[in-house]
Amino acid sequence: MKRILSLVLVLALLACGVALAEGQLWKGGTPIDETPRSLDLNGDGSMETIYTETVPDDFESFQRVHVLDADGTESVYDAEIISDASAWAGDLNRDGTMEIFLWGDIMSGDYFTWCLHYNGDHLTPVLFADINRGENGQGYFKSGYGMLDDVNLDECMITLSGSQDILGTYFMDRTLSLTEDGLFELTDDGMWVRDVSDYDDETWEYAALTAQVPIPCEIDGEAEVLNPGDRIMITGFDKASVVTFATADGREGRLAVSEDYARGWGSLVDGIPEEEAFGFLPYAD
Ligand SMILES: [Ca+2]
Ligand SMILES: [Ca+2]
Repeated sequence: MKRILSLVLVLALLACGVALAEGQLWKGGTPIDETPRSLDLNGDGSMETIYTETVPDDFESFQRVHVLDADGTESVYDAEIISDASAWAGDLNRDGTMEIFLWGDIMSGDYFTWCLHYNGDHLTPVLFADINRGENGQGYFKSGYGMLDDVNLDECMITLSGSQDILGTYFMDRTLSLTEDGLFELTDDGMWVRDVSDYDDETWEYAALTAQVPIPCEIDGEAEVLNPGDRIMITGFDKASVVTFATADGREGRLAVSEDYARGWGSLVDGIPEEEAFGFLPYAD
């Protein structure tokens, strides 16, 4: 079982790696790394030099963004990313000032994304509406939960992809827009979602959940029951009580979950612990 879990983790990490590699290709912007690059970050016609650095510390390491102005005056910003760091700069909202994105794993597969503005003097973080774990709508933070997974310059939107603690850990997405108020606000309907439409048989084989007992649910809008042996793939979570899923034959469903307060972790499905409801939960954290 442990070997299978490790395989799932490796495959998940590989999937992330592919996403990051593709992310470097977002057009209209520039990948940022440890190689110094010249960009006019603040739109004043004068070029700055920008690069990132992995700085060792007592714990692990963190990421530092360096910006040098034309006179060589340096500004830095530190983010608590300990591994798998990436950065990219582009003018998301077409106002002549670049948004400098920095993202990576701060611990155990928890990815966060920062967005920085350079004003010619210092780097400041753009605030994100709260999409962190736990209750939604709790103010604004210097980073958003999840890795930067897509940039849409035409729509002024970004997609963050973060792992979710629901019926096994999967990376799911939310979309945000940079508003005229200079904040990243959520533009979706409140669900973390993941697109499984192009998952092949092999992916279904290792990543699907298998019902162990009859589980009441809704499929294509009708009251249904998942029978033992039925396989589903989680496609969304509202961070509270609703999970959406795809069936192996392409139908869409939803089922109710609740927190397992008695144990202090995990979820109850139809009143029973999730691992009794579904076989093979690919937990990573
Ligand atoms: Ca400049
Ligand atoms: Ca901008």
